[in-house]
Amino acid sequence: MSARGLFITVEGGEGVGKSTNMAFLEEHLSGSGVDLLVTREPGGTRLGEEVRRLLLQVRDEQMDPLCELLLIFSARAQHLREVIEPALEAGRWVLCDRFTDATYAYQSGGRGVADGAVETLETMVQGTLRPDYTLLLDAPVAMGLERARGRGDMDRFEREELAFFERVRATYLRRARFGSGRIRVVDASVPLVEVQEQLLDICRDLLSCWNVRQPAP
Ligand code: Z5A
Repeated sequence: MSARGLFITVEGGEGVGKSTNMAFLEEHLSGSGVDLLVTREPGGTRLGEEVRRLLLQVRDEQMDPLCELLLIFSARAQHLREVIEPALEAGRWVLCDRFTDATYAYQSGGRGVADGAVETLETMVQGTLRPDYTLLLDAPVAMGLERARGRGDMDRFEREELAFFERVRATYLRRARFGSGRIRVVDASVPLVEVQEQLLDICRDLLSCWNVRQPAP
C-alpha cells in the first residue's frame, strides 16, 4: 500500500504570484517524479467552480460575510470528499492554490467574521485534515495590487479597499509567526527568478522528507 500523499497549499494576497508559481511548482515537482494533483479553491470540482463564480461575481447586492463563509466551506466540503482526500489516500501529492488559511485571512481578518466561526466550520468540514506544508507568498499589498490590477477586469474581491488587503496580509503573517511551523513565508517582492530560488529550496526539503517516507521497494 502506498504512503499517504503530501498536502501542500499555496497562499498569499492579491497578485503576489500564486498562479505563476503554482505552474512553476507543478513543473518542478512532476519533473522530480511526484504523482501530483493540482487544484484550487474556491473550486476544484464542478460544483465548487459554480460556487467560485458566485463568490467572485460583482453583484449589485452586498453579500453577507456569513453567506460568503458558508459558500466557501460548502465548496471545500465537496472538494475534500471528491478530490483531495481520495488523492491523498492513493499516495498522490496535492498542490492546492489557497485553502483554509485564506478563509482565516479573508473572511476573519478581512471581513471581521469571528475566528471561532471559521474554526467550527474547519472542524466540521475537515475533521483533523490540515495541509502538511503551506507556502505563503508575501509582498507589500500595493505591489500585489498593482501587479493584479494590470490584468484588467476586477472581481468582487479585487475591488476591496487597501485596508482590507492590509488586514488580510497581517492575518496571514500572524498565522505564519504563531502557527505550528507548517507555514513557510516566501519573499514574493523580489524578481521572479529569486522567488523561484526560494521555492526550489523548499521543494528540496519536501522531496528529501518524501524520499525518507517512501517504503523500501
Ligand atoms: N478566497 C476567500 O476569500 N476565502 C477563501 O477561503 C478562499 C479564497 C480559498 C480568488 O482567489 C478569491 O477567493 C481571492 C480570495 C478569495 N480573491 N482575492 N483577492 P484566487 O487565488 O483565484 O485569486 P487571486 O488572489 O485574485 O489570484 P491572482 O490575482 O490571480 O494573483 P496571483 O495568482 O497571486 O498572481 P499571478 O497571476 O501569478 O501574478 C500577477 C502578475 O504579476 C502576473 O502578471 C505575473 O506575471 C506578475 N508577477 C508574479 N510574480 C512576480 C514577480 N516576482 N515580479 C514581478 N512580477 C510578478
